[in-house]
Amino acid sequence: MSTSADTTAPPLSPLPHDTEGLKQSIRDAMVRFVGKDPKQATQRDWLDATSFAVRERMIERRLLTRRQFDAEDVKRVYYLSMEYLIGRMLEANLRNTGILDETREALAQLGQDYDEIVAWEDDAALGNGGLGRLAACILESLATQGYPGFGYGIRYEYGMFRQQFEPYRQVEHPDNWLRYGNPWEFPRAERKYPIRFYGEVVEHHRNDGSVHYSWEDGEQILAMAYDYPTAGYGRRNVNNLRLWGAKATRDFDLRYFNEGDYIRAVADKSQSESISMVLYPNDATAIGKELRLKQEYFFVAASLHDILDRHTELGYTLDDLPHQVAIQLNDTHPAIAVAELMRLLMDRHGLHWARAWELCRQVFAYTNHTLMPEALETWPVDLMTRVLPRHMQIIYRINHEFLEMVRRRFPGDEERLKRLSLIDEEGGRNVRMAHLAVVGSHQINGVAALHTELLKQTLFADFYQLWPERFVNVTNGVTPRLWMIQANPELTEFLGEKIGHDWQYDLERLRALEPWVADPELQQKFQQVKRKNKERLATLVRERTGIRIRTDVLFDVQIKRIHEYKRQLLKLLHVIELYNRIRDGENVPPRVVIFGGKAAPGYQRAKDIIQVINEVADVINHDPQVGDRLKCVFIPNYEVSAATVIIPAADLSEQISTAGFEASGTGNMKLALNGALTVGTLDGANIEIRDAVGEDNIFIFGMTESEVVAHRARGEVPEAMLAGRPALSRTVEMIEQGYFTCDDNATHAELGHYLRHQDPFFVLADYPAYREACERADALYAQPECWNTAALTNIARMGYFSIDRTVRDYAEKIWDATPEPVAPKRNGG
Ligand code: H53
Repeated sequence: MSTSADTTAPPLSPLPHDTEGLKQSIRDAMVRFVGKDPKQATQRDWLDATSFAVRERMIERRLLTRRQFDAEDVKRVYYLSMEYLIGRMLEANLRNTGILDETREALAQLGQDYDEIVAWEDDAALGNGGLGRLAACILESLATQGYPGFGYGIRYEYGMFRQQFEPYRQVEHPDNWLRYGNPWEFPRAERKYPIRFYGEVVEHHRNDGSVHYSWEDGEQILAMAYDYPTAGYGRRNVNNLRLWGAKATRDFDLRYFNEGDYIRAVADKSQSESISMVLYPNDATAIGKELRLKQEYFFVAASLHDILDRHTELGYTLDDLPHQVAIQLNDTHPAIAVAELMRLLMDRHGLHWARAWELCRQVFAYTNHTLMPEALETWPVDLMTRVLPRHMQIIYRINHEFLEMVRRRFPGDEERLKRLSLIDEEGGRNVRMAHLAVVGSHQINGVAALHTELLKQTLFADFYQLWPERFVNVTNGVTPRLWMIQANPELTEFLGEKIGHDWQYDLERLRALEPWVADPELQQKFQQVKRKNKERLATLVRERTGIRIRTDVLFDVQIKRIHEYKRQLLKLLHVIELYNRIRDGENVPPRVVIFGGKAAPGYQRAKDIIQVINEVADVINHDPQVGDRLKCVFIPNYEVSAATVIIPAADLSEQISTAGFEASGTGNMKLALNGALTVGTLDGANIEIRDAVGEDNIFIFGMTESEVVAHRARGEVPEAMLAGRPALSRTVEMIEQGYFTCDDNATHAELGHYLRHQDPFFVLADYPAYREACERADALYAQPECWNTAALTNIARMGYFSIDRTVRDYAEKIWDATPEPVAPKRNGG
């Protein structure tokens, strides 16, 4: 199917992609868009002018992509996510558009240093951690592989907070990333949808006896579209990420203006615009705040309205929906989409229940990212009834029909009905959003093999029994474009010299490296690359913390959100033990331990952990007896742009969560791809990484998931683990006695007490195995040939963890979507 607009669209005159043409565009942009004479321009002005020059070239391809999709009857994939952790955009866009070298040269000819210019850009940090970064990787891969895939999310005015230590404890500062405007976004004033909250449902009885419902009154807020073009690497496809910003409706303002209350009108305006004001800084925990529910509904309602409008504008009917549209729900956050699509199909388009439900189920699929109960959203029925009354009605009806079906299959099994119900009746009545997502989707996936198995056996066991065919696994992946080509240019060049560049599109081709992993010359080059990357990281560490680190020792890295289950404390206990051994005169192999990560602002335990790590680090780093044999650094404000410097420099990758708690992990993949060896538990994707790289090339330790379950069942006091372990006991005593603090004994004492008496994630139980694994790592590091062979083998065998494989898995197992590469233009460009 094609629209008439395609044939009448004027051809675009292609912009030049060579150095001279780019230089001209940058200079022009400086005058026309930035409004400055190049002589007066600051580095930020050059950043903006360069961004405008790139975006011109991207939007040209965006329009071509769109025209082709419109003309070709393609199935579109829509990715609904509350989070996109994108990072800096200029370098990524230059690289994917294929004009990075030319732009670097153009800037040089204009007297500007490319590296200094790109560093002025703020990270687009519209996400917390793994889930948000995965969403960004998926969008990049959709474009790179030519899939018609589009992201929808929220244009938060304040992204992830900036973290500072004052002096040891985390303090949050707002991330006002849009304060200087944003050259990458296209505001679409014409794409505005009114979004309703509160109000009431009115019943209309028709002559034929049928009942029709409408949702009326309440408050309306406008969702306005802001488009961010997303370029594919080595292809002309440019897709779109549409983020919604909240705007007050004009009617709403007028009410107060007419009453003469100017101040109230303006205040109310900013009140309604607060919906898209700030990202909730909680990773894998639900907070149950009304504003959060409103954020979720706001972006879901706008996105579905937009999707249906596009569908009908293209001339399709509602019956065509399952053939033309796939909608992926990224975690439970957008699960209200199931009820909203039902509402639109019935109340707006007049479909009857059964047909609407059939279409819904064919369109939606749901990705679960966690088993942790505190991360699974539930909303009090009262709140839902007040904020979204029509949706609450629809959810009741979905639940009714669903439970009727269960009753027929399992007569008399009341317990099963309670477990499956969309409404949790215990401790107040709450809507289980994960259940809504499962019931409303044709496919449900976990994000690593173990995680999917656990979903089937535990969290969704009853659903799995009903519909085993709906559950599939899609193991996460990472984009090699950001995490190798951009983050590690030296390693990229080194690989290019040895095995060519095909791996950039097909990461499995890294296997071609395997015959050479033990080659001394290659190893020497690899070591040189690592060393250079360590120097780059040492500079970042010095700039951010003032600490000087040497670059000829093992770099031991744990970078991720701070969470009890991720067990930063396990690493800390090891650091303290190393410190004691050095002070006892033992000859301990030197190392630099690097931490990075943010804690949710209200998560006191995580903030305590940060504080204590910083205090321990301060003591160690200033102890003359230790010197540079051990350094411990907590890099403040860990973010995507910092990750691109830290990851290529790592030797050892800490993936030490309590087995059964990390759904997948993706940092584990980025680090191994860059030649770090993993010390890890059999959790999440670590298991698949071990299977890929081989047992000899990874340091696995600790309780397995079923051993954790059995250990918990035994109910031993954690303190019992200290018996017969003098070194560990000494470490715990030092913490609880405040050895590392001058003024906050209470926090240290509390943390010591927590380890002895609570230790919910079994840090003490796993410690002996962990220390032993670290010693295995030290022993291997002492034999550089063996270490380098293992590191290079890791790189060679990481192909499976490309996000391109992940996206193909989704396309084949879930979306039934095919790539639609944009044909090269006849006149090049
Ligand atoms: O999602 C990552 C996983 C990781 C998991 C993470 C995640 C969030 O970042 C936020 C919410 C949530 O439910 C899960 O913790 O294991 O790798 C991407 O799948």
